[in-house]
Amino acid sequence: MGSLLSRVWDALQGFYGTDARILLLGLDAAGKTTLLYRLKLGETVTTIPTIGFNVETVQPVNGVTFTMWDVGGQERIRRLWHHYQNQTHGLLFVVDSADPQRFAEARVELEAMLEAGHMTGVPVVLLANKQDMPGTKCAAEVVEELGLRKLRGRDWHAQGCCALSGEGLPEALTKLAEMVKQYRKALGR
Ligand SMILES: Nc1nc2c(ncn2[C@@H]2O[C@H](COP(=O)(O)OP(=O)(O)O)[C@@H](O)[C@H]2O)c(=O)[nH]1
Ligand SMILES: [Mg+2]
Repeated sequence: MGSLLSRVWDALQGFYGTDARILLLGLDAAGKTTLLYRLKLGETVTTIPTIGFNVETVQPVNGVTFTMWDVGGQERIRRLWHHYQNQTHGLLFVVDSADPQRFAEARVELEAMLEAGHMTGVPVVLLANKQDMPGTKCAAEVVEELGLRKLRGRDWHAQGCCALSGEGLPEALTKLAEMVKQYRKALGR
């Protein structure tokens, strides 16, 4: 997999010149930090505006910023999301495909995120992570469990991946870049 980094790099070039702001979200332990680390997306900047709401941002190449936090279980911090939802151009939602017991919780969090006014029409790429684990669910199964087929008024795409090896990530980023461009074209900005 020596070419993985270069394939990731190529995929990220798809964002060139767009100044895209991407939210990278998922329950704790879904694999978000592993994913960023594996891709060597650059220095992680952590800001802590409020206790219990750790926000990390990385800018791997000019033209795209990833903002990340753990979602789940804390109603009171949802009020803090709007600042980041404002002017978001794409959502990468990471799921631990080997932990079906938490699919319902992940679904609730995804739905809560997409309900926000600022998120209208924002495209979603679902990463069905941990495809290397025994007994893991495939991307199509995770799509069913998270109710993605019920989404209306936005583009979505699902990709199986393994954050540990990086498999599936170039494909997901390429697709996300395409969808973000489409979305912004439709908005006229
Ligand atoms: N087997 C396997 N383990 C993974 C994968 N991605 C993440 N993990 C493990 O899952 C745990 C949680 O990952 P982490 O990146 O901290 O999740 P976060 O809370 O979403 O940032 C860690 O022990 C990782 O090593 C994967 O694709 N396959
Ligand atoms: Mg983390």
